[in-house]
Amino acid sequence: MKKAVEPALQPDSVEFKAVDREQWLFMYGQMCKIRAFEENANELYLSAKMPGLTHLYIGEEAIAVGVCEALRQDDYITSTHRGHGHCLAKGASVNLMFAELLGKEAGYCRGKGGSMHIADQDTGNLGANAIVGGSAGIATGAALSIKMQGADRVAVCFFGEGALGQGLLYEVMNMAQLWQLPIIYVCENNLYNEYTHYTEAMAGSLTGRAKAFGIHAEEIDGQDVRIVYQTMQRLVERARRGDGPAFLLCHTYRYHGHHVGDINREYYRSKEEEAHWRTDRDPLKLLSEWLIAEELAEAAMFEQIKKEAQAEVKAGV
Ligand SMILES: Cc1ncc(C[n+]2csc(CCOP(=O)(O)OP(=O)(O)O)c2C)c(N)n1
Repeated sequence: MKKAVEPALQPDSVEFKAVDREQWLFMYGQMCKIRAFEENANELYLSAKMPGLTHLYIGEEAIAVGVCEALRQDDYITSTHRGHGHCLAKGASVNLMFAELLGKEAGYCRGKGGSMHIADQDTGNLGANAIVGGSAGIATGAALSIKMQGADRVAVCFFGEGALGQGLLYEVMNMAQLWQLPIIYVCENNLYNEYTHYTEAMAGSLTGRAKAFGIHAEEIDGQDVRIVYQTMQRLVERARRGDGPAFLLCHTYRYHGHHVGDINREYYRSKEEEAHWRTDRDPLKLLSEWLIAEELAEAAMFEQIKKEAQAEVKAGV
């Protein structure tokens, strides 16, 4: 059994306090909304109400929220098979997402796409993608269109570390660096490609893959929304300035199985490992504990925010 990756970076409280407390509370609410959405999606699957299956994002919420909070509505994202969090963080409607998951005409793709194909052009979401690494070309093409139009938008390409095995990613990273495109490749390393620890499938350094093209690369704790948000702000700023692409490796963990049907996971990871991430590395807990310790919020506020998110999600279902 492989050891969990521990984050290398320590938060700098002084820098984080420069961000408005309301904005941190908003991000907490966004993470609650994603978690509640996923818990309800799981319930719909388990009660056989949802056609097909879905891949839950629970545990990884800080990445979608920290990244999208640093973007404007007219910036682009592309997403993955584990994409509900990205859609919601970019501003998608809970109602239309559930309609899509449940195969209804009212859904984002008229109920024909389901969980892995949600796109929402109004919020700059160019689409989830069931093909691992499949959106790298779409996101890089969007960045090329931004550059050709002389606009100051940016494109973000979300993908799991499993996509680092896809050749397309290297073709487009090469072009992005050559042409100095405004794109940020956000790699969510949740340790497993389906049921295989990533160290059993990947040689060498993960950030080294981007650095080989001369792409600016950083590696952060993806459980801490404060670090994700502030790092992304810097990377977005440099992309808007015309300083070219960046690669952001975020260390994270999915609490649930690869998909909703992956219930017995002990043959590939231990219960102790899962408990460690849930207890010590939970993104909602990390943010609320810090806000309480800094006397920026009280415990009761988080309960209230959680309840409001759960109510919005329940109404959507
Ligand atoms: C091109 C391609 N190969 C294989 C698959 C089957 N598959 C679906 S998800 C997955 C693992 C993805 O791992 P990662 O990219 O790290 O994302 P995670 O599921 O961990 O979020 C695989 C191999 C696929 N969908 N597309």
